[in-house]
Amino acid sequence: MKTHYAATATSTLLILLLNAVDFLSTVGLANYSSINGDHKKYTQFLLANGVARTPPMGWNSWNHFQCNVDEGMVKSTADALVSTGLAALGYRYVNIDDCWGELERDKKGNLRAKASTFPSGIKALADYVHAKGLKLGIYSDAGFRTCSKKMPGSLDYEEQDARTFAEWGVDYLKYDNCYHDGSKPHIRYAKMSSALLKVGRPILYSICEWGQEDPAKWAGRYGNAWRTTGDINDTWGSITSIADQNNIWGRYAGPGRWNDPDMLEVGNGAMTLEEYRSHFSIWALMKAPLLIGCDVRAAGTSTLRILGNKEVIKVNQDPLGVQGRKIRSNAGLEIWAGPLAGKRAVVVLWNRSKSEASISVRWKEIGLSPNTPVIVRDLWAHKFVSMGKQYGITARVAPHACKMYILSPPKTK
Ligand SMILES: *[C@@H]1O[C@H](CO)[C@@H](O)[C@H](O)[C@H]1NC(C)=O
Ligand SMILES: *[C@@H]1O[C@H](CO)[C@@H](O)[C@H](O)[C@H]1NC(C)=O
Ligand SMILES: CC(=O)N[C@H]1CO[C@H](CO)[C@@H](O)[C@@H]1O
Repeated sequence: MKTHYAATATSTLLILLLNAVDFLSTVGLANYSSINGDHKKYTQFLLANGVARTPPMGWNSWNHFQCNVDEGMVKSTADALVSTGLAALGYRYVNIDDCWGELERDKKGNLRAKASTFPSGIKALADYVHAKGLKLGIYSDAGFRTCSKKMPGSLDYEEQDARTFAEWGVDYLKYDNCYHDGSKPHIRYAKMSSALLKVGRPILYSICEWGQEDPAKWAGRYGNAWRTTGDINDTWGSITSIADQNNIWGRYAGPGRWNDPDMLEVGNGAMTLEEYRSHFSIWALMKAPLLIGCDVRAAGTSTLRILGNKEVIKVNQDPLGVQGRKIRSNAGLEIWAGPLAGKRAVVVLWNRSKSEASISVRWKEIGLSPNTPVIVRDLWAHKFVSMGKQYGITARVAPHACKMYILSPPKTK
């Protein structure tokens, strides 16, 4: 089963690489008519709201603050995104998660910001965030209560709530899956999707049904991203297990519709820097939404250096929009790779075991001809490590660490 899956993943990737990296002579697996056929099959699910052509980037309150959210904290986080330079790198969505509202709706059935923590209201907060060139995200639930139970969900109020969000100037909706009526998620998530399409404001729609009913197969029709797993937490076990679960759905991702392995834990303190670097590298390669989950106002230099790695961000935001995959795994040593625009490819060598190891990848394994010159750039060392003909690359990789490279064709004159 495992072997079979690895083989399938490899040949899928080979086909993608053959399509994208044709600077190299190919090994003869390409079948362009079937590539194009697949492409059409998945793009017909595209939600036509024009947003998330590349994976969304920003911040969300949940991983660090849970229910301890208030307007002062959200504003100072927006300030910090700008002052740290993260906003300029693309982290533009400032997303409030659960617990922003009053326990009950008002007499007209409208959702209300919680007066004790958001006294100025969400509209004022959106104005503040917009004035900084950022966007505001909010949270609701495809059920009767949100997961905290501290506020109403939007089930049966989809159109009213979508109008409220648009009036407030909201740009992003994360839509959770607690306390519903037992009906199928694709029914409940579709209702909010069509409500959002009616409000005359492009609102990025993030479907959070925890991967329960294989959302990759249907959610791209309704939303711009869909969670593929349960909640992430700040542990190595969580990161590795979520990476593997999200990997399965790679072929369903593309511009406007992304698999979501959940928000980042980088900077929350319970993992090592190497583990955070691996987490960030693999999330970027998988074209995951990059939503910072720490307290940006208190982020240290090493956290900012990971979240602010421009070269890794560019892999995530690559215009080709193809999700990279795991192509080989052996005793905790893994190779992940995927095609990028400009006839390039990204490769990650990841040591998931407990000690340092040598990991090698041969060009042949990722669909490149063994003898062709390839320029190899190390995205964490920020330097070129090889520029000639070689059969592949080998690196020493510390436990739980990774190496991340971009392979490019030599510059043509
Ligand atoms: C390519 O795929 C098409 C459609 O699946 C198939 O009919 C055709 O035989 C394939 N061609 C090759 C060369 O494999
Ligand atoms: C974190 O996630 C892992 C993997 O999903 C899970 O086994 C573990 O129970 C979670 N830990 C906490 C503290 O929630
Ligand atoms: C070997 C090693 O020392 N490092 C770990 C990283 O991955 C290798 C691959 O086998 C494992 O053996 C190690 O446990």
